[in-house]
Amino acid sequence: MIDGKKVLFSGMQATGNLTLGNYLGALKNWITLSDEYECFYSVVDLHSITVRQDPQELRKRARALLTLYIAAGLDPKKNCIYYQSHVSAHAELSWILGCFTYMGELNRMTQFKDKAAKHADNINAGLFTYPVLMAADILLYQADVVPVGIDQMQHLELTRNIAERFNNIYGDVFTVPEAYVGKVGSKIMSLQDPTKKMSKSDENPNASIYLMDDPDTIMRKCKRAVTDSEGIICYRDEQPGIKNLIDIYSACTGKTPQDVVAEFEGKGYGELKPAVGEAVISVLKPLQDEFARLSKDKAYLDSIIKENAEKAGYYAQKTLRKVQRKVGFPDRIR
Ligand code: ATP
Ligand code: LTN
Repeated sequence: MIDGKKVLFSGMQATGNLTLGNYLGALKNWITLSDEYECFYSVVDLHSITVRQDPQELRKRARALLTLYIAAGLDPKKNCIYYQSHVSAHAELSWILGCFTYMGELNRMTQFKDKAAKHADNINAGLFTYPVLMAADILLYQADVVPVGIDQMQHLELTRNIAERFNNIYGDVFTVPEAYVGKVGSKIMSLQDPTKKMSKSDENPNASIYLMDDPDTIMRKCKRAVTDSEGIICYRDEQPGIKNLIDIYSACTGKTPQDVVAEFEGKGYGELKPAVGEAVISVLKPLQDEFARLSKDKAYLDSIIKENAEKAGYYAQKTLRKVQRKVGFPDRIR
């Protein structure tokens, strides 16, 4: 608890360009949570170097992601938006927690297996211990809730196990976090293969709408979206392409899928697709404008980065000191 509020932690990696899936499935939900919880939203750059990065590019993307958090509507005065690498306690706690995590547990992580297969030339120890760092992120702030996608549930379960194991030995040190699963229908699928999720690492640029796509590109991608030959607009699993377009339309307009079906009754795909394009443009355009405006305001962004790193550092240090004392490290002489 901080000032009587429950604590929320989440983060994103600054790898690749964010997609509409990242926005509708993650960022947009974060905004609705920021009144209820004391929120920490990190740009997890320590995690990013588990795969090779170009240093200039990483710095640029990390700043763009942090700017995007704010442009999307997260008020940096109310939400602690910061770079993970600016708070050294993440790495320090990660080392300690690594000594309370078993090889067998890490060996079972499916993301490690997937990434190891994808980057067979660079299966480094950081890639293997990635979930321990993620546990440190969450436990450092004594987070009660962690909004994550289904793909991260295994990591969250491991975090809970590590926290419980530690608490069993040393007493109540960590809050055991719960996953916060967003509304149903927040899984946005690829526009080219609606059985796969829209992903920033898809090689086909037509499969994903990127948050920085211009209106013409967005419209073109929507019009080219893969559908089916049924010809009727229904919200059902047998028509995954149409279902996905309805999901996107309803997430962008706030209408329910049933309302959308009613709105397009008797109409064809040729009317649905451009309407989806327009709805996406009307959501992304203000975000892009705000991003452009903020990006130019270097002094403002720098002040946010500094203030929030200090705020995050304050809470992180509190937990870290407690943990260091519990495991038996000597007190500092002041
Ligand atoms: P990658 O393609 O590199 O695996 P990604 O696009 O899947 O990346 P992540 O960085 O793994 O994105 O996830 C960031 C956040 O966005 C997570 O909370 C994740 O659940 C959410 N997210 C990612 N893709 C989608 C999607 N298609 N629909 C809804 N939410 C998504
Ligand atoms: N592994 C997550 C990113 C991430 C995260 C976290 C999410 C790193 N640390 C802590 C929630 C809480 C991902 O790849 N989406």
